[in-house]
Amino acid sequence: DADGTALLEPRTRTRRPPLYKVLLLNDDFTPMEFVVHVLERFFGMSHGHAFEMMLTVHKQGLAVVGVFTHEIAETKVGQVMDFARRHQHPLQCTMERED
Ligand code: TYC
Repeated sequence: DADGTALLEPRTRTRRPPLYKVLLLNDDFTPMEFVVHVLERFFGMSHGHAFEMMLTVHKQGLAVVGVFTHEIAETKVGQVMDFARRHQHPLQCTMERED
């Protein structure tokens, strides 16, 4: 046991935590520039990537804007929902467990 192996057996497998998709939903009222700002501010996207992602949500109805652990995904959703509400926009953000 000089190398400590006997104390560690049997080995356990390291498991990755479950991941959650953060989804942004389209609506008819939130200004496009506001959504671009949200994506830059809370998801660290460049202006170009944020604009492209905003257009995807606008055209497709929703899009995955990031994938995170449960705690981080919850924080992102809370930040977006708070920010939208404070600015009186109906923007919706949700999370969904990845398979
Ligand atoms: N559809 C909105 C508009 O035309 C823009 C928009 C894009 C709103 C993405 C929400 O998640 C959204 N002003």
